[in-house]
Amino acid sequence: MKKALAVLIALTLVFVMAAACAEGGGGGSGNLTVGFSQIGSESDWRIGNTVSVSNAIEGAGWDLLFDDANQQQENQIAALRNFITQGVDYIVFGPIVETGWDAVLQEVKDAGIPLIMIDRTINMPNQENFYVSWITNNFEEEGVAAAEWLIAYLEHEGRMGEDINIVELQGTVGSGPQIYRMQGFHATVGRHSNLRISQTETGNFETEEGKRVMETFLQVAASNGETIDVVFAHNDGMALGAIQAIREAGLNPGVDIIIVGIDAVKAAFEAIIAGDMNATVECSPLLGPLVVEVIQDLEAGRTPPKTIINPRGTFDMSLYQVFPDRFTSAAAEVGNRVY
Ligand code: GYE
Repeated sequence: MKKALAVLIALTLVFVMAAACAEGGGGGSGNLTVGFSQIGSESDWRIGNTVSVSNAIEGAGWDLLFDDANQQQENQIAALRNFITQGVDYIVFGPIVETGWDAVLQEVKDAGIPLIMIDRTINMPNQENFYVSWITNNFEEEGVAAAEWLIAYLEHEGRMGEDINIVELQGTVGSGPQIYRMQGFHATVGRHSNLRISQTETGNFETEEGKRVMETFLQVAASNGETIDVVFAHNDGMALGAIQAIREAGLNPGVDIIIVGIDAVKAAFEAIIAGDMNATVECSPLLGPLVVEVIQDLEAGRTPPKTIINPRGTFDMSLYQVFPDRFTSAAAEVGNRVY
């Protein structure tokens, strides 16, 4: 319901702005036009990000051309080409996967349109030459933080002497957050011989897919005579899907199976407070005001920072009492969440 409302607000904004563009001739009034190529609407994080960036651009009084690529790289490439044809002043771009952008980013560069990267990483030769600024979160540190929370929790529960089976729900394969959250998490749990990643599979950052993959994990574990002690999900949406699958299998999520996610969306806070989930690591989607600052810098002839990385925290309802300098209460933060 809340998600539907957020989508509605985002879409209304897009229509209002499309109408404004049509009337004003897309910036013919001397106003700036910003093209925003968004990945899709696969998660609460993504919807929060769309609303943040769209609102900030509109709030600055600029025209917005918004494109939702529906999780398809070819749609994003087409959107960038369309922005070039439309002659936008700036492009804001969150790339679905890391590779495959060389040709189109060269075209953006040749067109002389400043590119502001948000959220996910790209991986191509001399990539710094293709964007003016990159506003993001540190995905590898998020994976490390999720593992560190887990290790602290198991120690606190007196379980580090046990063999622990961890199943991993990965994000969209080839995306920056999938690659680096996995690396950070694996490297950190890999230092402890009792911690084993018993199954790993992508759930594409979606709740329904997370649920389906978790059902398979549970079936495979049962047929191997194995337990599942922990779910590590690359985002909260998939963790919430896993919770449903665990409950439908007759187990108690958050108690029989420890569940750790990433994003720190409101629904995860609610699940943690209800005891169905155990922790979430913050990754803020609220990048819109930073995008506006970068464009304002460029308009004023200043050089914006090349890289802007958001700070993060880890939230739970248990360890924050033991380690108040490392973890934060989910109950203290839930009221502040807008996504
Ligand atoms: O964690 C996930 C979303 O790219 C950081 O994408 C983002 C990720 C986020 O779908 O929920």
